[in-house]
Amino acid sequence: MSTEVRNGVTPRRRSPMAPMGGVRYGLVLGLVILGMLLLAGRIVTLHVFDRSFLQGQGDARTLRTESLTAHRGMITDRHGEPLAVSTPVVTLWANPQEVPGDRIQRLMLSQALGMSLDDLDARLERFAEREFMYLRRQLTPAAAQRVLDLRVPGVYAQHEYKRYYPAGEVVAQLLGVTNVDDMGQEGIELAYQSYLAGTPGLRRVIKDRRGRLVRDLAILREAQPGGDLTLAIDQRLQYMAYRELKAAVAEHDADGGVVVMMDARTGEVLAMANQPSYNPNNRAGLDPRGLRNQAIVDVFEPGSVMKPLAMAAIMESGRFDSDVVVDTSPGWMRIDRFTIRDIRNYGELDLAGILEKSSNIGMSKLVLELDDPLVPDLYRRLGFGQSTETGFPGEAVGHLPAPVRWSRSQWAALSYGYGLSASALQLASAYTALANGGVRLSPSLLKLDEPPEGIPTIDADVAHELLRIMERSVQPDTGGRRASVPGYRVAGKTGTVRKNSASGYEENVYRSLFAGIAPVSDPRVVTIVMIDHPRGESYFGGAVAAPVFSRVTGSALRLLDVPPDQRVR
Ligand code: 59J
Repeated sequence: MSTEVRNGVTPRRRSPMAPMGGVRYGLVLGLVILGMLLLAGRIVTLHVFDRSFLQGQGDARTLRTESLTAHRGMITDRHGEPLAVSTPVVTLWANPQEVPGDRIQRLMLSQALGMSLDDLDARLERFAEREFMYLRRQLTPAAAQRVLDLRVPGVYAQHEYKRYYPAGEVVAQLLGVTNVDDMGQEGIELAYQSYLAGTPGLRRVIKDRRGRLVRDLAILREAQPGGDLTLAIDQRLQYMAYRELKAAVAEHDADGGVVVMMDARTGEVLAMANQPSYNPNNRAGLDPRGLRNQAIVDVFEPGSVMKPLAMAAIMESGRFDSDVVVDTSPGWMRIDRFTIRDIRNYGELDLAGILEKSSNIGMSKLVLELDDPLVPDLYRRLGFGQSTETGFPGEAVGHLPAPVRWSRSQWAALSYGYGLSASALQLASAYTALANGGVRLSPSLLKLDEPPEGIPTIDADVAHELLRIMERSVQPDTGGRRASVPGYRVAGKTGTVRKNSASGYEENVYRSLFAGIAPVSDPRVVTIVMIDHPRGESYFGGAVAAPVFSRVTGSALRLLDVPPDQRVR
């Protein structure tokens, strides 16, 4: 073979022992040994020095730490009725590269998913280059199981929770919402996010190259479920307040409104209803105005519902006898370069008459007799211009001007409710001082275990006296008569406020208000009703807001089993 002629070339004869061949042999041998040494060295570095790094890298491709979703705490009303609950749901996803093209399987899959075969095909086609796509998000576990039972390759389940609000639009603004990742975005859901959310757990799993679960290894940390939250709200009162508010806003073709009801003994917020509203369980096409919890985050000029509070300061001053009479004629009055007026000439009025007729002139004349800024001082102690400290996101503080360099007209305007702004919740809290023997209660959105201390604000005798005076404002022959509640004694105040815009006070745009307390003999609830811009024939507080107050307060007292303190007329 060695002598065979290939391509006309005679192979050179080689001798293994030739001197030149010996050098080459040594060279090759040396290279081989060097190569082996290098390999050995590499093996040593890989096995000894880089071992942990490489093992970690390998594990990272198969061993994974996954988070376990923690169950979000429930929000309930004061009696444990669920207002926000997290229900288990299953999100189905697919790896489009693993889903077989088989027509029968695709058809069955599409039917179980509730979509057309064409849609399914189109989606799988669109994501064909990816390894992940959602099939259906947040299905009930039973519906998801029907899909999984088909055992179509490439279809996977992901376990999650979905927030559900059983009361829907009725308390939507107070509760707020969570996003698709279950994080609080607004309202109570946001304010108590970390408490409600709990802490996700961790588990160790082995997954294959495509992310499929191979083995569940261990739970490294159990998920810590979030805590439950008990609100002060009484769902029965809330439903009723919401229903009456919604009806009144519709009847008067108004822009919106709020109802706030507080427990007169504890400051707990028993009802807080808003219009407009929205359904938190179906947020498609919602009106963003519906998201606002106006009762806490919006302020307005309160107008005449401030008069009883200013009257408390006037009575406390000791400057006037209880039988003082003020001449309000001719129904208008100049203060500096301003003219203030009453809707009519009411002539001589006593203190109860000033409140009953809602005389701006009567209030002004009294307050201009005071030397010290007693009215704004009391307003401040009643919480105006200060946070209510509910912790509610975006809580409004309102504006109460500091008592420096005031004009007499500004001084007077404050006494009948202009030149300051307040939220409905601030008004309700201020009125608890009248209801509670002069001790003001801070509002609480959460149910309280024991009644709070309260803040002594108004002289107890003055508070009691005022309550009786305010009772006269809802008698049959008054503007506030529609606020009366059969069977119960009621004290309250109407308000009709011209809305203020950039160009000054509007001629024909109003807010209608009623603020009241019942039953007078032993107050249990304080209720504020505000209707924003009623467009109908009537716009007075006594015509628009007072009837809402009457129905809401009457139903509340009956639901709370409060014994009637008045014979039915
Ligand atoms: C009013 C105001 C605006 C601001 C006036 C309401 C003032 C004022 C400047 C005219 C309607 C109207 C600081 S009235 O709430 O007096 O509730 O049943 O908006 O007076 O000086 O056409 N309320 N309302 N005033 N401004 N500035 C009365 C009263 C009130 C009633 C009725 C009729 C106003 C009895 C209001 C009610 O008590």
